[in-house]
Amino acid sequence: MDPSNGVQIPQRLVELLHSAPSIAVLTGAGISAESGVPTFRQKQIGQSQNGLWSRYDPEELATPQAFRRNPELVWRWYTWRRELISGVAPNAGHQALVEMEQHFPQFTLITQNVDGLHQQAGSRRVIELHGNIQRNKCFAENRVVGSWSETGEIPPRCPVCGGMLRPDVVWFGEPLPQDALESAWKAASTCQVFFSIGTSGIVEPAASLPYIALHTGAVVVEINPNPTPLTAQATYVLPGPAGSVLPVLLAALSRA
Ligand code: BJW
Repeated sequence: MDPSNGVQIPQRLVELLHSAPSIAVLTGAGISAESGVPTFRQKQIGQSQNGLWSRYDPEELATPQAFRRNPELVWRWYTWRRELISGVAPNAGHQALVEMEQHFPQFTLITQNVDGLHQQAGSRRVIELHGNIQRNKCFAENRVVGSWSETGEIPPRCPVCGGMLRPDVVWFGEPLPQDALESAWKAASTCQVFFSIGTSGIVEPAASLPYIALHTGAVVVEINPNPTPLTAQATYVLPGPAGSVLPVLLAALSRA
């Protein structure tokens, strides 16, 4: 059997990675797809996987407007997603990134995912651009809330001000956490190699990060089974699922 699963890693890229002190990686929903977490924009094969929620468009639920209109619906959607995430495990793609972290003096992992699977795999420093689904905060006062009394009300109430609780994630129209965005910007503008993995690359400001890297002279590598707006401009495109491509890339790095 071919251990590379047909994935070809250009030798020039391997050589470059050996001499690159600083690497930045941006991940999106695609890296968690092989763990069983549905991506945001792709219709899943066998919609029954999403059951009740397949008729809702995630882009329309992940907004403050949707929450104001129907807080119970949005809270229940996040409860379903939290439960789904609690039942899955990191995959070979997440694990390869943990090992890649050891290879480079500077390695910055930036994720748009809210599922915490990079941390669960063992990645030490993860910049979460869009928050984390396991945390909650007060919708009225933005305070992170760890516990509350269960009264049966959905969504539950903030123990301090009585406002509604919501997940601590970034919805459309909301600003990203300033420190996370600044760190991501810095990593993109100072790295030698930038990886864009499993993201459709259409949600700003994260979508701009590979272009910042290109602009400052970095090599940009895209890993995705499908083309994206970045594909034509990426220096290298490694087409395929992250869970297959990343372990082969890691093996090529370790061999040389
Ligand atoms: C695989 C695979 C496998 C499958 N292996 N790959 C400039 C221009 C136009 C619009 C804007 C702009 N600037 C801002 C905006 C507005 C908006 C925006 O970008 N809209 C666009 C949709 C047009 N941006 C915002 O509103 C952001 N806020 C902001 O800019 O605020 C400014 C502000 C400043 C000051 C005050 C107030 C405001 C916020 C964006 C927040 C995004 N939030 C979400 C939800 C998070 C919570 C939750 O999960 O519920 O984040 S939306 C959703 O999209 C989620 C994701 O992180 C994000 C990106 O999606 P991702 O990860 O790329 O997933 P998919 O599904 O799109 O793609 C999956 C990919 O995987 C595909 O390519 C597959 O092929 C691939 N794949 N299997 C590898 N095995």
